[in-house]
Amino acid sequence: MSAQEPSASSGNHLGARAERRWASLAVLCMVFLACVAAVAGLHYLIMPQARVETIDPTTAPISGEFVESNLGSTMEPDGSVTVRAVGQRYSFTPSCIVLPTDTPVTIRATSADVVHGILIEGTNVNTMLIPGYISVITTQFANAGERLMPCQEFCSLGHEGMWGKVKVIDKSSFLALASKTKRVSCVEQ
Ligand SMILES: [Cu+2]
Repeated sequence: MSAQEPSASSGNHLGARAERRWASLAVLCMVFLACVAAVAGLHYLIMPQARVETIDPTTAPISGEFVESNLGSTMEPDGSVTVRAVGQRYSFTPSCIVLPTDTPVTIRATSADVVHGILIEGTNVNTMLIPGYISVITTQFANAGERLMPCQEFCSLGHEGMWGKVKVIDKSSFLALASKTKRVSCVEQ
């Protein structure tokens, strides 16, 4: 009897050790999962919203899709409208965008310097413009009228003066303008 006591207590001891080992394994698993969640979260946090297309920000304003002559609203063969715009300290080019009512609109925009934002009041358009990336967002306007388009991302001292506007006009008037020129701008208005 007395000889069995030590072996029973050493069995308890072993059991306690195994339990501690499993407990630390469980804690390790939790720490690992927390790290995975943190890394994944940070990764998505630092990536821009629309990160499907990239562009060289140093050449964006002078060559390729975002040269000045290619900016503004243009009618696509499928009947939709594409707007190209560039944000830079402290303005948008073009600063006034003309768009038709009842037409699918795709906005393609980028930044030439620092992070800006583009927001069109009363619409779903609200996205960051990040140098090196093309932000793409689609929208549609039911009513004609003017809408403000501020930069919604603090881009330094002139930020509060960085405003553009969107002139939504009747679809038929827009089509008339688009038949005369490839890029519709506020100047022809
Ligand atoms: Cu800005």
